[in-house]
Amino acid sequence: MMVSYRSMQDRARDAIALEAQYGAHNYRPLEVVVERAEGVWLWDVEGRQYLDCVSAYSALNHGHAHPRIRATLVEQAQRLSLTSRAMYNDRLPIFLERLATLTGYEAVLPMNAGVEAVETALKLARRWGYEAKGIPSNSAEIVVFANNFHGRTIAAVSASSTAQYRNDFGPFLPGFIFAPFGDIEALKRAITPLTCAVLLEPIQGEGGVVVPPEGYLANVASLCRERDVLLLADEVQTGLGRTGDLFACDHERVRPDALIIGKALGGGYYPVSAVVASRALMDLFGPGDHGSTFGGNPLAAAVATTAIDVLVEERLAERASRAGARLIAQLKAVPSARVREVRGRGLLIGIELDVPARRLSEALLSRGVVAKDTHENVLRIAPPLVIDDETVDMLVSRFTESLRAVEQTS
Ligand code: IF1
Repeated sequence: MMVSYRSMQDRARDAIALEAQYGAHNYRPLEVVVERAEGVWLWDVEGRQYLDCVSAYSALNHGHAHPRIRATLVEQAQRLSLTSRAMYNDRLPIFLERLATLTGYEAVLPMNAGVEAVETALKLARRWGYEAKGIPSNSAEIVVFANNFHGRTIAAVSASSTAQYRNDFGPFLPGFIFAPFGDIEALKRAITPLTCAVLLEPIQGEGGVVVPPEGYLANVASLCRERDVLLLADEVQTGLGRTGDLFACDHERVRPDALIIGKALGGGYYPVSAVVASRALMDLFGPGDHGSTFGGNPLAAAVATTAIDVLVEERLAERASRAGARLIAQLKAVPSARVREVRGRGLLIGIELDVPARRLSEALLSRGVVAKDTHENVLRIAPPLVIDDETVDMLVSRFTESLRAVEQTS
């Protein structure tokens, strides 16, 4: 049977139509159909090349198809992929030690998605509240911050202040107290004798790359110590080098009671997340208290171990710090009446505009750069941490061209 030749454009259109026909419509992706990627580059089905400034929302810190991580994935997949935790496997212990050593904590609980690690930390905090702090049963409170993003489960959206993430998903989990992010006095008022923990992102990612005032994280940490409250840091997006330090909390030398890690822990190949904490805190979970079918599986453990080794050996946090400083300085130097602020740290950058950021995102796409808008008027720029100086400079020139195009139509 003659196979009719489908043009590249038809392939893209077919893919989009097929997804629309059978997929849930819970996203509105940019109009690009990617078929290959390497390092900081993407190629669509029509052979066009793009610079990836989404990085799967910071799950691709190592860049696409990192050869060492890919080799580990293939090698381990040929040997052992899954056992469940009903038995031991030879890869998990190595990963647990690697992550504990990297972070300087005594104990690691491995999960898969970032939100599962968030849920794990919430359960651990409540358990601590009852069994260590003596909060009356079923009355523990956790302070969370307006404009946060911790995931899409019912607990995570119960902790969210964003209407779209909450609409018609109630009834919500009780016990979340909201405070404005960055305001230490408001936090003092939000903490009560029933508070077991404060949960924060050191920099609010989805909230529009909101960097708190200098010293705020350190003040939160000392307030938590003073009031006998756990500090839970959600570093799913800011962790593993993204903001120019190993973790964003390191910028103020803050050591949370529990660190929530995800995304890039899987090296761009596999969902791997974890909570790290002290042995005393983690041992509030006994056998059977918590778990997950795929949590800590040998394939995830092997991939994440190599991802950590690459992060350290290729000094990705340092590279993000240098490349980020270069990029932020150049972006700030682009004069435009449309830009309200350029903010961020390392390679987690937000550009606040006075027009919908989707327009700039589409102008960038037509110039070979994929970047996503967040919260209406903020464009997030977050390339893999392996981006080099020449590519940073090319990004700035394409950003400038795109901004001029948006200015002409607004
Ligand atoms: C989507 C947002 C980013 C996170 C933080 C936990 C999680 C995330 C700080 C949950 C996940 C992802 C989710 C993804 C898009 C992306 C996102 F736009 F949704 F908010 F990055 F900003 N804590 N963020 O950023 O981790 O369960 O997804 O592995 O839901 O569309 P997850």
